[in-house]
Amino acid sequence: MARSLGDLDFFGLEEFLAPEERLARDTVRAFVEREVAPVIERHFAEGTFAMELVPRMGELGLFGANLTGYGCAGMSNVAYGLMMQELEAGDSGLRSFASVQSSLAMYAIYAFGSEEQKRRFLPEMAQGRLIGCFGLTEPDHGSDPAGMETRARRDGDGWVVNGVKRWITNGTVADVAVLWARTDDGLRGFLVEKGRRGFSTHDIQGKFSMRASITSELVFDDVRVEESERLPQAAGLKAPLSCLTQARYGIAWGAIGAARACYLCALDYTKARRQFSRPLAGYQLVQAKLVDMLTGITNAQLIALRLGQLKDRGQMRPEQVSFAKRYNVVVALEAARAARDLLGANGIVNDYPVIRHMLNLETVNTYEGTHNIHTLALGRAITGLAAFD
Ligand code: TGC
Ligand code: FAD
Repeated sequence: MARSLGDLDFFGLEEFLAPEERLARDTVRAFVEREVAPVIERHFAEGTFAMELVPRMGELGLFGANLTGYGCAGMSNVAYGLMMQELEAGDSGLRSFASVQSSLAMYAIYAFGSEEQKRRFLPEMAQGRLIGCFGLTEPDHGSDPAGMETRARRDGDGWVVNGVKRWITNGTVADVAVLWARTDDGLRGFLVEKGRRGFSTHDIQGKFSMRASITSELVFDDVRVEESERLPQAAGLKAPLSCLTQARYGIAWGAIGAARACYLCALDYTKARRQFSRPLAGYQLVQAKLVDMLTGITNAQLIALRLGQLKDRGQMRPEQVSFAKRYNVVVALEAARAARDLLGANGIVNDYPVIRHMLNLETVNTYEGTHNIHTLALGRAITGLAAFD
């Protein structure tokens, strides 16, 4: 039943990729096939993150791949997107790790950090020797981070932080948390390192989605943070939202990988399995589902590639990212649900990757701006009228 994870390019998009972009994609694809596929079902079943893969991802230049300098690979945004696509063909949790490390934690330091902070953290993070997390969401403030209650108050030449961040990917394994907090001067970003007095973390249990990813709560109880640990260029909500734009870009690509894995699995399965007089794939109702999956995935590929081209030219707009994240994740979720259906009873067991992708994609639909939030972001972009509140 095994088949290469890459066999899906209905409109010949390959020709638009530079040789180094193909190489980046193929390298990560081989890594996923050889090193992720054999272990991922066990990690998902046991609810553990494959920490052993982090140094390998560092070696492959995955972390901060589209950032330049400070030990980062300086690849194109298209190359970075293709890498996220291949990782998520393995598991959304692995792509989540890379998204948080690269597009949220490293990007925050890259875009808003001091020279000293960049030199200290980025090379180590690019290698996967230091892990970052990104604390924006709180128990009572998810879609509306502007309402956050975590507070940093001035204390002499430093700060004291109090508050709780919840649903934080990599929280308990992170060496450094990018923390967003309210101050008397508006929202600010801080780098809080593991082990700081008053800073504690614990994992959220009972997840049915993203089981091969760590999701945590961060508690700040009178945590002392130095002024040198504040991100000097970050002021206001625009700073964390800019980081989200980077991560959402990666998700728009990543979702294609999960969708493609489900589609190829369903295609192989329905060609092999016979019911009544012929293979399932020979029935019109089954073909309709496969064709809908192919159509959605191909649309998603076109959107992602164009978005990447715009980003490489410095022309990408946040509402285009909302469009791509919203649409591509729906395509992936629908493809996963259709594949699960087409596999019948086999669609609910981990002999096949489909149910795992389907469950993961429920999270992908929710985090980094829910489907509704991106609908409203697009609604605002086309009407000029905000309907969030
Ligand atoms: P709003 O007035 O719209 O904006 C405030 C300022 O920010 C600017 N801005 C953006 N900049 C860059 N990228 C974007 N996407 C931006 N959206 C807005 C905006 O221009 C403005 O700038 P300025 O100069 O005028 O101050 O703010 P709002 O409070 O009305 O909020 C808008 C809304 C609802 C869209 C925003 O709050 C939002 O996106 N909410 C969703 C929250 C969210 O996505 N959280 C994600 C948490 S991290 C996560 O989930 C990680 S998952 C792990 C993984 O990736 O694998
Ligand atoms: P809510 O905001 O309460 O939304 C619940 C429902 O109401 C949704 O359907 C939403 O679309 C809808 N809704 C909300 N407001 C409106 C409105 N105005 N109009 C119409 N509908 C609306 N956050 C981080 O900061 N860092 C992380 O690393 C991180 N990792 C995560 C990992 C996982 C596995 C998960 C599940 C979440 C993670 N998050 C992280 C949090 C994530 O970003 C939030 O869950 C997300 O932003 C939604 O917030 P919420 O869960 O509070 O839902």
